[in-house]
Amino acid sequence: MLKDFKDFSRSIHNKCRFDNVMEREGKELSLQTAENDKSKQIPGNQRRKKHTQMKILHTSDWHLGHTLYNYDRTEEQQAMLEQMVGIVDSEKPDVFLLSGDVYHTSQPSANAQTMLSEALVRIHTACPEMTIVMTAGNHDSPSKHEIFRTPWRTLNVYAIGQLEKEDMDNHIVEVPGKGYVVAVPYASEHNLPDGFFQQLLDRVAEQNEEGLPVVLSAHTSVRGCDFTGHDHATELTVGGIDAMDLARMGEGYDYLALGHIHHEQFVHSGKHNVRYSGTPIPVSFDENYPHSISMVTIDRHGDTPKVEKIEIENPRPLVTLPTEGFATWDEAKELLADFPADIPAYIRLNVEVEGFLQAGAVSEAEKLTDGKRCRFCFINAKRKNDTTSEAKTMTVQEFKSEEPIEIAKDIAAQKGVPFDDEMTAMFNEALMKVDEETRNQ
Ligand SMILES: [Mn+2]
Repeated sequence: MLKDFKDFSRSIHNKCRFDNVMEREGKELSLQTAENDKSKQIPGNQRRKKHTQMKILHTSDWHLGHTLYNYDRTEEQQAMLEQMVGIVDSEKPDVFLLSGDVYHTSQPSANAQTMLSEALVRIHTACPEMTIVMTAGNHDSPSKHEIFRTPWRTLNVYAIGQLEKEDMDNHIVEVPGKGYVVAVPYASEHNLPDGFFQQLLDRVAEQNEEGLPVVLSAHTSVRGCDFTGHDHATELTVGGIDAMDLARMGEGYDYLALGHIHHEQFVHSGKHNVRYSGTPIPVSFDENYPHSISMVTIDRHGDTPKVEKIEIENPRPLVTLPTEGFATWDEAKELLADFPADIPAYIRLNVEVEGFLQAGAVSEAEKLTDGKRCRFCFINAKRKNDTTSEAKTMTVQEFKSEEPIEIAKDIAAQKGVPFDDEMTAMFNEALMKVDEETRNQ
């Protein structure tokens, strides 16, 4: 386990692990590892590929500014950004694609905004000829996302936050001599004109005389994907967004780079070219799987992309005790007492209770972590023999970290009110108005 953050940062360049999704082309592309023979390293400019292939670093859902049970996560987010810079530096992609949810809230703090702008400068400097495309997700403010659009262009950054139905070319980014990125930010299905994606792809097809690779980026959930890590998700909606049929995304792209679902995965399309990159660091305790970015290489328009994952390490892992199932309160206390003092983790306790959790349980748990580097977050209490739900009493912290729409849905369910598509649309609209008003204050 990593001793401290500095050690961690130092270890990044040595410890990036690879998990090949498909066979990697040319081992010389590997990040330097301590074991690698230095003499075999190929300088950056020669590492660039043969012919016209386009190489895309696909990531999404950074959620900068996210706090976990009121704990500040700047250190982890900085460590993640540091790894992004390292990967760009070694891999020299043609495109850096961030498919939405740059920030966790539509009103990011000064700290979160500083973090992003400094990271963009460093990512750009690591590979100045690379095109950076960054779209807004449902967590971002579409208009704020574009505030620095003009100065960022000097760093080769395209910030696309709002849906431009009239000026569609705003969504098309040409990567000279390499290919095209069609970048669509999050938009509710009701705001998305029919055939919007196809119109964009058709426009690109007209321009693309050389048969260069075409990448489409969107922030939404699509039907048939795996929702692991998302509370309250159903086949039809995740985080209040209706799942879209893949057919609505049109035809003519070589790779569909998706954001919104936090678990990295290919979505079944029959072509192995539709993918969620997933979060680079976990946003919730349920995201208990490895996190990564996707490195995508496309040779020519019409070819199947080669995809490889590069893992991102979190210096402060999110740990649930027990690791599987639920423990009694006494067992949970023992697990917490035994948790190693030098591991800087976040801790959630899964506890099965008869009736109610005893008063003072939280402060008792907090006391057990005194003098340890871990941060106690909360007790996820489940009633014994309660098969109806995992309904839990929410603390103020939990309430604050929950999506408003999920709270509304829970209340609606308790009151027996159906929460259908129309209700979802109305709620999202009301939420946007509130957001707008708060923003204008
Ligand atoms: Mn997200």
